[in-house]
Order: sequence, then C-alpha cells, then structure tokens
Amino acid sequence: TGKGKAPDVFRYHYAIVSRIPNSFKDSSLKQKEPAKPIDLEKARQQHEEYVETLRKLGIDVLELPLDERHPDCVFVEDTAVVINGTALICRPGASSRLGEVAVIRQTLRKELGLKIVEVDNDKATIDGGDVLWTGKEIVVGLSGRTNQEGAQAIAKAFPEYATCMVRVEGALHLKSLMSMAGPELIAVSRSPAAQKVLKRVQEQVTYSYMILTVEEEEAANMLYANGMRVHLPDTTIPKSFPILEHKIDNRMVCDISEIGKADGSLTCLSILITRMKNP
Ligand code: CIR
Repeated sequence: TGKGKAPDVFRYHYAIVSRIPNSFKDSSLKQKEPAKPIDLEKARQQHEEYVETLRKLGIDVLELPLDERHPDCVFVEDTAVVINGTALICRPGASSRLGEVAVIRQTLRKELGLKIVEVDNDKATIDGGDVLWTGKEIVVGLSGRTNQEGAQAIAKAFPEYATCMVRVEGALHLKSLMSMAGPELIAVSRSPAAQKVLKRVQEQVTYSYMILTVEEEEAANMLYANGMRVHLPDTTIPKSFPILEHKIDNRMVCDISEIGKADGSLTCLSILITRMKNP
C-alpha cells in the first residue's frame, strides 16, 4: 500500500521541535504508575536522532531551547495545529502545560509567518495530539485533554475542512491509538480501545480510508511525511514490526523508547509545516 508520490498536504518544509529540559526526568506528566525512571541523556540522544530523521526527510528543523519551567515542552504537537497555512494555538488540557504555547505562538508568527488563530473560549481545552488531520478532513478526539468547546474551536479555525468529533477512552490522545500512515491510510492498533475508537471514527468521517492494522498501541503512531513513514523499532513493537516491514514501503525507523516513558509518541515531538506559496 501507499506507493507513489505524497500529495502536497503531507509535504512538509519546516518543523518545530523543543529540546528536553532537566525537569523532564522527574516532573513530566506520566500516565502509568509507577513511572519507569527516565535516563535523561538517552532521551536527549534519541531526540537528536529524531531531529536527524526529520532532516533526512528534507525538513528544515527549528530547535527551540529547552524550557525548565515546562517539563513536557518536548511534546510540541500538543501546542498548535497547523493546517493549510493557518496555525491554531491550542489550550493544552493539562494546566502545567498551558504556558508552553507562548514560545510556539511567537515562532509560528515571527519565524514562519503563519496566520495565527487563537481559541476564543476560556472553557475550551485542546491538545494537538487529539487532532487527526487526514489530508481531507479533521477528526478531533474528545479525551481527558480535549473537550467539546476545544473541538468547536478547531472547526471554526479551519472552516474549509469538515471536522468531526469522536470520544476517546483508554488512551491519552486520539493519536495514541491511530495516525496517518499514507494518503487515505490510517494505522490503528488491534487493541479493544483502539478498535472502539476506530468504529466511531468510521461512523463520523466524510471520506473513506484504508486501514492498516498493527498490534501494539504504540505502533499505530507513526509519522507520515514527505513520502516516508517513520515508525518505532522492533525492540519497542516486536509484534507490529514484521507487519510494517511486509505491508508498507518507504519506511524509516526511529527509537524514542526513553521519551515514550512520559507517553511521548513520534507525532508528538514536532509541529510539521508546509510552506505556502505567496503568503
Ligand atoms: C503529557 O502527559 O502531556 C505528556 N507527558 C505526553 C504528551 C504526549 N503528546 C502527544 O502524544 N501528542
């Protein structure tokens, strides 16, 4: 599946990433109790390899300096949704993360010249990890981090696309359970939680998609950019790795096991941006 040239919506020229602060080790938010201890040096090394992977895809990567006040700042995906030259600045659902958006807003506006849209409802919360842009429409996960008011703000920010909402349970974000693996191709885990949410997605969407079923939940989050799929290594996803080897081409592997201990996934480590012609 997925041969041929990537359509323009998945062609990216810039990425924003944020370096990992020392506070990431002990103060980042973690779903699992007890949390596994994080090796900070290893996390930073894996992050550098992630940045290197983006550069190999021809993406110009802007690396923000680490911010000790924001232990989760490496997860930039949650702070803004960028589609078609417009950036919606999110209101992250975890209060410790609200302040992360300031530097992102400034970077998107000043360095990248994007049109900035703010959420105009104080009750709205949005984590970008709940926003699945399929290239044709937007699916918003209603999770512990993103609420209905947030989903409405997304629909309002991108009126040119259909937006639908699905309830997400048993996972941090919608994209913890599924992600784009190609044009019109959604990767999703076989897990009961993922299948339940997939059913809701299929009931709500306007367009139809092919499904790539993987085993482990983490395996369903991959980065589809510039015709490549970046996915996790066999050490993290032993059951899904052979499926990916067999079913998709144009693959690259990136290990973020240490960052994964704070629930990080491949998509959550960058904001990907397409250069618009004649802004
Ligand atoms: C958090 O709980 O907010 C972070 N520790 C993990 C955020 C991961 N974000 C994402 O997958 N989009």
